[in-house]
Amino acid sequence: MDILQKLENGERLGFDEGVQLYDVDLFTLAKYADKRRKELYGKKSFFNINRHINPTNICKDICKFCAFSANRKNPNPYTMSHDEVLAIVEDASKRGIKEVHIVSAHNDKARLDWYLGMFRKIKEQFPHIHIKALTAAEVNFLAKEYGLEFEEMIDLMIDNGVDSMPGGGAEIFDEEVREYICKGKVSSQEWLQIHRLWHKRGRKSNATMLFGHVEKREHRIDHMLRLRNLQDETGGFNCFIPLIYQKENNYLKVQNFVTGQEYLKTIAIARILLDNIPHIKAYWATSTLNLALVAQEFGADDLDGTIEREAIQSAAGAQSRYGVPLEEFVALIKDSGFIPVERDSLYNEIKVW
Ligand code: V47
Repeated sequence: MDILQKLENGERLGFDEGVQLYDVDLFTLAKYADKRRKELYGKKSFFNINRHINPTNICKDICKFCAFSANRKNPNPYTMSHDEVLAIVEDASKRGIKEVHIVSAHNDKARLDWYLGMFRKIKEQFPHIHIKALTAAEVNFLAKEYGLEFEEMIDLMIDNGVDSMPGGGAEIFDEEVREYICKGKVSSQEWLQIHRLWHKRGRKSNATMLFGHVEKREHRIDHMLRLRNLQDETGGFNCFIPLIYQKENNYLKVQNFVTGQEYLKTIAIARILLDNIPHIKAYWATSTLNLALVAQEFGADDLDGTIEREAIQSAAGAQSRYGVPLEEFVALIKDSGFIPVERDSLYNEIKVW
């Protein structure tokens, strides 16, 4: 059957058809992606008042795309103390944040309790703040470093106050590309297994995809379908987040950015293929705010949040170091013709702005 007919019928698409979607023109893709988005959320666009914290940049792994970890291109190693992290949370809580999004590097000098104690103390002092922390790459690193099963690490995370897991560390699941861009880091199987186990504990998580570097379109479709398969099994993913690769200060020699058209196609295809993942996030820190706002018309329904500070993508050239003020964020969403809906980390609606 013709792929357009399948789109018209709302049928689930397989790998070959997913790849073919990239050859469909952007506006036809937009028609179907936007239809699906509207059925689910109308003109609502979700965001979160959040604070990103990256407490250390010392990393045992060497991912070629990473400009954040301390290395010879970024020779400024740091590790925050718990008091420093708590001071950041306290300050941000005065501005009404509902979530801290904590992603660190794989620091083999910090102890397990440096990681876990940080969450415990935040939860004790700020019980109303949702802690989204530890990518599957960090969970894998800590489990191996301390001889723990993934299940044991997950128990420790829950006992110490982690509420949900961010989607980082997924990169591209294809083993060959993965070997080239982030050899030695959490494998695709391990990444998926950690999220599977997390979901089996009744918890939610997100999933990212880093693209626009050396991968091909086929690899993106494969990545999305591996996530769709796991989601069929567990239902635990809230959100899919395609991250545009930022090209400064790292060891992956890629000169060109993915085009705006390719980004929008990827957002639309994600909305169409991932029929079981409720939210598609246009993460403005990698796409720019303007393109993220446009992506709302191509299937994206979530814009992450105000962020406040961001160290990973901005180290690689993105204009996201200082987040965006709440009033400006809300005004931009309104001006783009959508309804800004503040959400909590689990997508319960808090306020229509
Ligand atoms: O996995 C590293 C990426 C991710 C670069 O769950 C880069 O809501 C672009 O996990 N260019 C961490 N990206 C960030 C992350 C995240 C971000 C936003 C929302 C959520 C969520 C999670 O940052 C890593 C890696 O793929 N990254 N270097 C770079 N040069």
